[in-house]
Amino acid sequence: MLKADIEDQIADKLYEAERHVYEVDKFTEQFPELNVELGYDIQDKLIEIKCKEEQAKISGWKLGLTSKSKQEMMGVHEPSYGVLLDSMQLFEGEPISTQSLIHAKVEPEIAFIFNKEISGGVISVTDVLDATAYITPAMEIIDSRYRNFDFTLPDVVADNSSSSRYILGERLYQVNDVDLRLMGMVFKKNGEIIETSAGASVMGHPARAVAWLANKLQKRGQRIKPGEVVLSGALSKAFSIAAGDHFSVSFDGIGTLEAAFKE
Ligand code: OOG
Ligand code: MG
Repeated sequence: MLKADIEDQIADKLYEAERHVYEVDKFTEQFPELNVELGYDIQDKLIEIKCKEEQAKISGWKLGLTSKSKQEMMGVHEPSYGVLLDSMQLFEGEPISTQSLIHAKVEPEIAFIFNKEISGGVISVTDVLDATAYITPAMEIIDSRYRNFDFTLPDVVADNSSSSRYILGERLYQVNDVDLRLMGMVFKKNGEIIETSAGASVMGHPARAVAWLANKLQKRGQRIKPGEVVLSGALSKAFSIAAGDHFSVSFDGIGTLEAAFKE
C-alpha cells in the first residue's frame, strides 16, 4: 500500500511537471508497491487538482494502449483510461502551439459522443452502440510527463494515460451508418501517408474498447455521462510533432480531420 500523502505528492509532481513543461522519472522505481489501482487513485487526485486550479470540467474519457502492438511494446495485457477535460479540447483550423507540450505525439482515433448513460450489469458492445449519439474523427495529442515516454502501466495510469489535448471533427455521424471494424483509416503527415489501418485494430472493434472502459468505470463508482465524449484509442502508433507539421486523418465514410502545429 501507498500512504495517502505519497499519492498526493505524486499527483502534485505530475501536475507541476505538466504546468511547467518538464519531465519526471517514473514513480514505480521509487515506489515498487505502486500498482494499477493505486495509479487510478492518483489519477483521480490529479484530475481534482486540475479541475480546481484550471477551472476545468470533465468532458469525457480516453482509452489508451488498446492495440495489441502497443500492449506488446509496453509488456501489458490491458488497456488504460484517462479523463478528458474541457480545457484539453482544441478546434480544427487553429494552429496548435507546441510550446506548452513536453514531447508530444499525435495519433488518429475515433470519438464516440453519448446521449444516454451506460450502466448496469456487464456492459457490451451493443450497449455502447445503443447509447452512442454520434461518432466523428479525432486526433489525440498525447504527452507523457515521464522522461523519454518511459513508464509502466501504473505510472502511465497515474499520469492520466498521457492525456494532453484532443481535437474532434465538426461533422457528426450516425454510428449505424458505418461498420466500425472495417472502417479504413489513412493518416498523413505533411502530405505523405505515414499509416493506414482499420477500426478493428482497436481491440477488434472500437466499441469493445469503450465497453471495457464503461465496465472498468462502473467498478470504480464512475460512469460515462450523456454528452460526454470518449476517444476509443489510437488506430496506429503515435507520431512525434514538430512546429510546422501538418497532420490529417481520413476515415472511410466519416471524413477528414486536420491539425497544424506551430512554435
Ligand atoms: C499512453 C496513451 C496511449 C492510445 O490511444 O493508445 C493512447 C501512451 O502511449 O503514452 O492514448
Ligand atoms: Mg490515444
